[in-house]
Amino acid sequence: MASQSHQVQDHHDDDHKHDHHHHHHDHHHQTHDHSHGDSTETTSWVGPDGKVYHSHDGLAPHSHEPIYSPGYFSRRAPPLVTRDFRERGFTVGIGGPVGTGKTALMLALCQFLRDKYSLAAVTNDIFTKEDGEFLVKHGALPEERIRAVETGGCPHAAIREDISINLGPLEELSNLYKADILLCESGGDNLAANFSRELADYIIYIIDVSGGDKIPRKGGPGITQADLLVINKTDLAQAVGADLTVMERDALRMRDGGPFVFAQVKHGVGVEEIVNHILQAWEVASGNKRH
Ligand SMILES: Nc1nc2c(ncn2[C@@H]2O[C@H](COP(=O)(O)OP(=O)(O)O)[C@@H](O)[C@H]2O)c(=O)[nH]1
Ligand SMILES: [Mg+2]
Repeated sequence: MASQSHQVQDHHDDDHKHDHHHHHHDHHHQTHDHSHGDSTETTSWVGPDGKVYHSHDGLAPHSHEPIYSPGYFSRRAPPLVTRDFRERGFTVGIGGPVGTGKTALMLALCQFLRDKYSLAAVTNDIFTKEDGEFLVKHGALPEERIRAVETGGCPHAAIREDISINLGPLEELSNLYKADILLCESGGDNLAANFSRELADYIIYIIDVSGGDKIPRKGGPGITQADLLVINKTDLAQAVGADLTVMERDALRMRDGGPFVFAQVKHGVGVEEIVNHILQAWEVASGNKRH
């Protein structure tokens, strides 16, 4: 990250003692007030929770927890045993990088499930309500069942560290419409983002083939630990030269055999299979039988 090396450089230029260089994140641990006008510079400080916060590029203050390994499917956070689905309906979290088809999947799931189940949807964007508006425009659900949340910061914070921004509208919608299933779309983020189990009872991570067939083996908590990995836009595989057999092999290896689905969400391919995975998890968690 350019801003970090910039900061470290500044730090060494300063006339401060360097005796706190025993912690590998130590370069965050100073309060550093740059005031010489570089818009990419970083200021960081330790928050009341002991985490190191920073702010950059006009985003709200946030912290990044270090990630030491790509993670393991078999060791992912299990479903919460304490969940009361009368407080908030079974919540499906949909995460993944920008543009992979999260909103398209939200729409497809609404179309598939809305006649048999009471649904509501919450979308996250950083500065707009565009995804929520897309769902309204395409009649995914009655407008009043769709809420768009502007996270105003790194989108991953809203699905992991600061989930109250999503829990509020989800609980409200759930109570208003006695929702069986709630859909929550994360703002597009990088491969390091994944849902907190406190927020999502079922986690779908969606990538697409357009970034090349290397993406699954790059790992990251979404790819390795989502309950379901969706590899979307297989219709584009040939155009970008992505080898689907490589993506399948790597997805299985990275996820210890955990489930993944090849899809063309926009063309309805693979959607029924995704729905079946969701309903199976919903049956187990809620004790209900599918309608
Ligand atoms: N070719 C192709 N395009 C798709 C597919 N699914 C979604 N898209 C397109 O990919 C773009 C980004 O999709 P969107 O759902 O907005 O992605 P998001 O940023 O993850 O929410 C849109 O133009 C979609 O129409 C697919 O299966 N195949
Ligand atoms: Mg979207």
